[in-house]
Amino acid sequence: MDSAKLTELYETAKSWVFEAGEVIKRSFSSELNITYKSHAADLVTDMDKGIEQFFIDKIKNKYPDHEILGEEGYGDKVKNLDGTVWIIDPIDGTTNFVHQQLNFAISVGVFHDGEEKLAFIYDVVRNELFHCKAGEGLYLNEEKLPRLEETTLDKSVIGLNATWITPNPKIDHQLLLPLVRKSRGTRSYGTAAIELAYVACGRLDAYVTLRLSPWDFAAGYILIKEAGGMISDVNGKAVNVLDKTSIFAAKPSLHQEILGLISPGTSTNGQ
Ligand code: 2AM
Ligand code: CA
Repeated sequence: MDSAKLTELYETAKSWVFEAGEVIKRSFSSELNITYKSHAADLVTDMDKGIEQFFIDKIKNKYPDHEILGEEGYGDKVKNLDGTVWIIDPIDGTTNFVHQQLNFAISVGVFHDGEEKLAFIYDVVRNELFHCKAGEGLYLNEEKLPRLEETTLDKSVIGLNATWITPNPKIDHQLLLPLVRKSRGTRSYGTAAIELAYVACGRLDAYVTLRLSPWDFAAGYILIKEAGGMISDVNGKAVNVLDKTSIFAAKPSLHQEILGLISPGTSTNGQ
């Protein structure tokens, strides 16, 4: 894809993200239709479905050869990153959307022939759009952000959900306790997309989670790389953006420091 085409795609995708944000904002005044997916904590609303369909209609109309992987399953069965592939979470943090009308985001990552190209994580309520075109730096709205600086665990704030430090099927919960004990503090926002955007912009120094799907992390993955951060699975291995995986994102030397503490014996139990 040449540079002019990519710029056009960037501007078009950005305008759709803002448009989708307006649809979500308007929905606050009407009642939500909430249903469960697999269990009572796994919520989905008409807005998740409507926003995903909004993107699919726009993309398929303007770019019929592009493929789309979306959380709600209205897109394509994407098998690889050949051609142009959009990975979309219409609302990341659905539980927050339902309970708080805050702390959720639209997450859109675009790949072309296997390469990271564009990313948008839009915190609709705070009006914060974290975005990038690969190679041109990370932006928060109109402001270009500096590349990430190094830090150490004792000076860090870490994104970590309490799920992973209580007995759970994904990891020996004792392994992550040093992050609680040795950092300045931990935070949990309930939205992987925003937590990854916060690592990319330096509001968090690292983020660890054991269970994400491609739409939860694809855009964040692109933003973190663009910001000069490290992103891998919890064992330090490269992630495949089309697979469910654990995710560990951090400033580079902190990534090394934390891996040294947590990786021996890390088990993801294949789940
Ligand atoms: P969602 O709100 O789009 O479903 C919450 O800790 C974060 O993890 C959110 O980003 C949420 O995404 C994601 N998440 C929650 N349960 C999940 C599951 N079973 N598999 C994958 N991602 C999940
Ligand atoms: Ca979602």
